[in-house]
Amino acid sequence: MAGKVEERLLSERKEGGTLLFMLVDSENRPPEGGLAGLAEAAKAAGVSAILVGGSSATDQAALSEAVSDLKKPGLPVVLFPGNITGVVPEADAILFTSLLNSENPYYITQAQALGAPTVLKLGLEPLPTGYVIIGEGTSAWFVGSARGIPRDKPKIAAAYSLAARFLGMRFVYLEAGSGAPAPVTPETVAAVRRVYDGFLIVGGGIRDAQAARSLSAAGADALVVGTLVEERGAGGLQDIARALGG
Ligand code: 1GP
Repeated sequence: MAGKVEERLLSERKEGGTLLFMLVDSENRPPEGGLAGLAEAAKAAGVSAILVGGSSATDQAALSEAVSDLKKPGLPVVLFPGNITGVVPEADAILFTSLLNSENPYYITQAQALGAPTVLKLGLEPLPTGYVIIGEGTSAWFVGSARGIPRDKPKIAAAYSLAARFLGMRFVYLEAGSGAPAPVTPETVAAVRRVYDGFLIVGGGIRDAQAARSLSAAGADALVVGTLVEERGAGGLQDIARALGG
């Protein structure tokens, strides 16, 4: 059953364009003005939710502190864990992901089984998510032992997303990997959109309004931007948010 955060995202999406999510890596040095300031600026730019995590984040104290600061302006803060260490009580929800194209069962079901009791105990809203990694060479690909789907094989990404739908996953996250040289192709997003009717998140390597516009036109429900914010602060989000109609 959908919880508060899920309902909020679905209703915002219904109202208009593709949503924009900001990704923050809790282990990076906070920007000038702190994370609360960054969240405030992101909200003003039109961001709908903040994801916190990363494939190598292990410091839970830093994660708790980051989430508390990011929550201050009132945007939903959603954990995006790379492992069981990515679960802390301060967040509003968690992308409860299964890395569907991992070669290591740990990232498909085992970490989930280890982490689930904590998610329940802390009362975090789980957003059931099929996580699909496209391409190779990024941290998420390496750490998650993913068999990256070739960038030019949209049908394979669509098959994984259809499987996610049949497995009851209400979210799919197509991931090119943080700092990827190029985002997932619009052809891949369009192929997934044709078979997947849940909430479709696309991230990795999105750096400009033109890329955002084409992924939105292809059917993405939300785009995730991280590296650009690390480089340019929340200002980097404005052009993209404008392109999405936010
Ligand atoms: C990574 O999809 C996110 O998990 C964001 O990627 O850092 O390339 O924006 P970037």
